[in-house]
Amino acid sequence: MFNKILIANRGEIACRVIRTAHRLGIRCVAIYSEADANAMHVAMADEAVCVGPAPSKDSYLKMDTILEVAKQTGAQAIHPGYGFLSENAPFVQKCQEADIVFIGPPASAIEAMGSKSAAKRIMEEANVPLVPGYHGEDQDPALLKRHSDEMGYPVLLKATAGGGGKGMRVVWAADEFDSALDAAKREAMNGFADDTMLVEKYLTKPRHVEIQVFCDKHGNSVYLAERDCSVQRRHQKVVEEAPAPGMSDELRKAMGEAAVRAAEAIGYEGAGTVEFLLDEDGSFYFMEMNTRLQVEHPVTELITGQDLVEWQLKAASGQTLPLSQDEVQINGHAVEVRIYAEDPDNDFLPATGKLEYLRTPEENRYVRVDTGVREGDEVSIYYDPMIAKLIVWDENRDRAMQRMSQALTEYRIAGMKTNTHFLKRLIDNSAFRAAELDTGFIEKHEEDLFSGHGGSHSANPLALAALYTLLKQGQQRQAEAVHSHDTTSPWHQFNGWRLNEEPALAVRFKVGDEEKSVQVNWLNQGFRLSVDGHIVIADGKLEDDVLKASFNGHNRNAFVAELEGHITVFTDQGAFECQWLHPDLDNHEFEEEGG
Ligand code: MV4
Repeated sequence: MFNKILIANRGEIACRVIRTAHRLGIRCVAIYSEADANAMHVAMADEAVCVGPAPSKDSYLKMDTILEVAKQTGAQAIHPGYGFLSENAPFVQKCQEADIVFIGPPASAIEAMGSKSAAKRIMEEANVPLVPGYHGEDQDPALLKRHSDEMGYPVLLKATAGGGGKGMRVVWAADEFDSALDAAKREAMNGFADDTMLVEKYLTKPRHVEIQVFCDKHGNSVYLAERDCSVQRRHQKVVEEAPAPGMSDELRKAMGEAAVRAAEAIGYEGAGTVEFLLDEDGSFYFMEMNTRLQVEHPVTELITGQDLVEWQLKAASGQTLPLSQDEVQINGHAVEVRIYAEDPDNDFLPATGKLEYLRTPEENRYVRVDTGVREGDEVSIYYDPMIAKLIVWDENRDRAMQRMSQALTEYRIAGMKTNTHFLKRLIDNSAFRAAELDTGFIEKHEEDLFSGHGGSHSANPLALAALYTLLKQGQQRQAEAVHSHDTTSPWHQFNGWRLNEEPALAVRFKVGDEEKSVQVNWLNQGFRLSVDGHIVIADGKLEDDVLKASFNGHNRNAFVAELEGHITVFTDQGAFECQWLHPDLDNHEFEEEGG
């Protein structure tokens, strides 16, 4: 086993690899860009070396610099994580030339999977099922049309140089074929400088089911069950779960053995994933093979009880696989969501900013948080804006989803837009809970997933925000009564009492671009609030960031983060942001008081 490894990555996966390496007594060298000097993975490592400025091309992709750091620090192996250099065959070659172990597959295996059509030819020979179609070198349009007519429509035109959904075009009828082929070839030439096409039978409601495979250097290969990653948005995975709902033991075995044949056909070593399209009739077809550890590997870890990074380290150091196929067991159900700094209401535009306030669900045997950021960290514009992966396990799917829904409520971030509310709506969606999964899920349920804040006035987060300011002011005034007469605090200026009048006040907020006002009357116990035209009797108490509220006698708990008047209210409906505007008090009062 290695004594020291270099992690050529950042963020959550770098932290995750370091955690396992440290558990195995392996020292870790981190690399970082100038933008990541204070990053979590740097703090966790035993050593850390800056490899260049923020842009990935000048830092995390600088192969020679990274190899130089590995040599200088005496790292025996490099873990690439995912992304960056993880599927870069020339980098694997350079590691070999430098006599440094690349923790992953041989360069030849990465190259073999690099081209769609080459990969399909290899799979065909390995008796791995392919979608019916044509992926030959002869690109005569008449030939392509003939194959399409024979298959029957709809068919799918795919650029062999494409990937991740790019360069695909569905042809619904024969009379559209010629124009569609011309357009697809033009797009492929523009996009990939290669207009070679393959054509396949188009599956209208497929699921994306992928098999985790592992191979050691001694010819052993196993599959570690499957993951269902059908819920995607623009070919980005949103939710991943294991096992795939409704998967039979027979189908699992058939797909697993096909995946192992695929891995063995390319002399694979290490962790790999074979992606399949699973049709409604139970047929499955090879899509592509990923020659790296996937983002979603934790759901496989939770149902098999295996640490896949430990397997990678053992396999790369020449050990045999920890389990034989018969020893692989699966138990329970796991689901993962990716917490992103992005704005679902603004076409998921990446958000940046500082994690002013960050509270995560408590981790235990059911809940795991793989993250690379801490409260106060900046989410950088230079890299993928993923904040964390939230992974949950339970005895069955229903319990796992219920626990995920609750965990999402407890994942509280203020200071930037996140997708937690969108994720919760997805996890709570009835069709999702019924496992009605296919790759068109998000489009099909767009209305439910993207609608705005629901809820009655008493659940109205503005009422919670107003109650928070009133309780906070009460606490502040109590503190001032006891301590100094500091009148500089914004809370001191906030006083609802006027002589000879029924006590009343308007608390004003800015919500988005809109100003909103909450009328407040003090009562002997609590307040009467007028929120968006609704009257509600409110009371409660504030303990740190926990607001225990009562509206019209209904108790509601919320969490509130406040920073210089910027308030974020967290409820099970998501995070609500507003800015508290100082109360409309006549300034002369201060002048009189102030003299
Ligand atoms: C398909 C398909 C339907 N029929 N091939 C999308 C990107 C690449 N992974 C392959 N993809 C698809 N290939 C045939 N013959 C539907 C998709 C597809 C898809 C596949 C997996 C996960 C999400 C997807 C989203 C849209 C389309």
